[in-house]
Amino acid sequence: MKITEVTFVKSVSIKSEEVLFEDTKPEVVFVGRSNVGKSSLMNAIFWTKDLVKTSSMPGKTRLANLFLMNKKYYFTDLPGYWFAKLWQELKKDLDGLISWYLEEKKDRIKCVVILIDSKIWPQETDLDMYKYIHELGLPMVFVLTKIDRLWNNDIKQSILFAESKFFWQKVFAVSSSKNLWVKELFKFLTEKLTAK
Ligand SMILES: Nc1nc2c(ncn2[C@@H]2O[C@H](COP(=O)(O)OP(=O)(O)O)[C@@H](O)[C@H]2O)c(=O)[nH]1
Ligand SMILES: [Mg+2]
Repeated sequence: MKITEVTFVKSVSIKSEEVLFEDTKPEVVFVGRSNVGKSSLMNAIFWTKDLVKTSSMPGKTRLANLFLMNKKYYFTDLPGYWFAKLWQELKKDLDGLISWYLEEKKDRIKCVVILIDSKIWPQETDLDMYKYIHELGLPMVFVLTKIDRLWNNDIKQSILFAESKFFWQKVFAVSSSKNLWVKELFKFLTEKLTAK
């Protein structure tokens, strides 16, 4: 799919529910620990430098930021999570935004992209995220980020290890700064978005 247009639509907090029920466009959402490279990956996908603001904007970090691609598909940047105890955090975090968002939009979300820093994993939170998304019954894909910092052999090992750890879900390994495997990930996501 060719990207003809990407626009920032809005930031959603738990108090702005109306937006969720009106719009039925297919959507992919991005989740991951803070600093994992979420915004950078979305910018790399969209071929922009700073459409998706990177972590220097603390005000945006507790919001879900929605981007609309080709007027048809949402790509949503969910807030980063910090703590080791993701499970508890999802159940009772400050505003419950992540779990609220995923649960409210369950039937429109075509894929949850779970980002993992290729150098600082595996962590309990990653597996908790798997369990949570699995319980919701949503399709997911794992993305190991910043692989420009790894050796080639380590990349293959990491992918294999991640696949075995996450019950043979699809795993990508990407670098946003070097633009490695970003296109392939995008293709995978558009297939999810357009599937019947
Ligand atoms: N080496 C490298 N650094 C990256 C890559 N992607 C992001 N970063 C860096 O990681 C930090 C966090 O990135 P950001 O996209 O803001 O993470 P977010 O908090 O998950 O949205 C920034 O300093 C980025 O420059 C990558 O592919 N390779
Ligand atoms: Mg970010």
